[in-house]
Amino acid sequence: MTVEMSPIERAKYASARRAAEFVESGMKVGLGTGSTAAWMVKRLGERVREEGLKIQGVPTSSGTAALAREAGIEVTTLDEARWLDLTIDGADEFDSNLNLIKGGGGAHLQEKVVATASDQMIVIADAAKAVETLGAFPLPVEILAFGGQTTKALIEETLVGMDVLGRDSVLRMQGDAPFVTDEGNHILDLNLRRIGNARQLSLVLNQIPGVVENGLFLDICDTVVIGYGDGKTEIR
Ligand code: ABF
Repeated sequence: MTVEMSPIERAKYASARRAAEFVESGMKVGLGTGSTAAWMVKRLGERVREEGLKIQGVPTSSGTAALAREAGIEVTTLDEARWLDLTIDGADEFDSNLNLIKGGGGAHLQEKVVATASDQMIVIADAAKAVETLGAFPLPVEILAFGGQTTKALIEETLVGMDVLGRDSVLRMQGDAPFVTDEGNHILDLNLRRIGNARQLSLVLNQIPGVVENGLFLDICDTVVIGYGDGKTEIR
């Protein structure tokens, strides 16, 4: 299965399958979004079929919900589940404090709620996602679609006024139209390059009218399962 994979894909595959082994029967599990999380969902599906693993999965996006059903995992909602034992999800960056940038897949709003409503969060990622300081990956910020350009402009102007942002933000597009999240919102990607004070930035961002949620995950992740191109994994 891993023979024809690229080193990055092999790293994601290894990380995802190692993390899937932490799941036990009876658990309510948050299922992440992205290509690494997809491998984890597939592995859980195998365990359901081969070992009779009995879990309830709470997907973090519509895409993951479809994948989980296809894999034969019992899918429920966060409302039904009330609270989760474990969430396993990908990330775009993680630092030495296990703080993350997420949202490259456009699902960080639901992902953050699901991860926060869990006793434990495990992040699965290839080693290339490890950074000294967060920020090289553009920070996704979910913003209201309401108000369109006006809402986008007031958010950008506020950030420029606070010296948070040069003027380098991009409305995420899907084809010729703005990308639309599962919640019907848009995403503004902030090219900050280096985030000196993530906690302060996260608080500032979420106070701005029109901002729904940012992709900084601080003090949420408990463990990272890092995958390497040779198929080896490391747990931090
Ligand atoms: C999702 O996984 C997103 O939050 C994050 O951007 C993405 C990482 O994608 P991949 O695993 O494909 O690199 O949870």
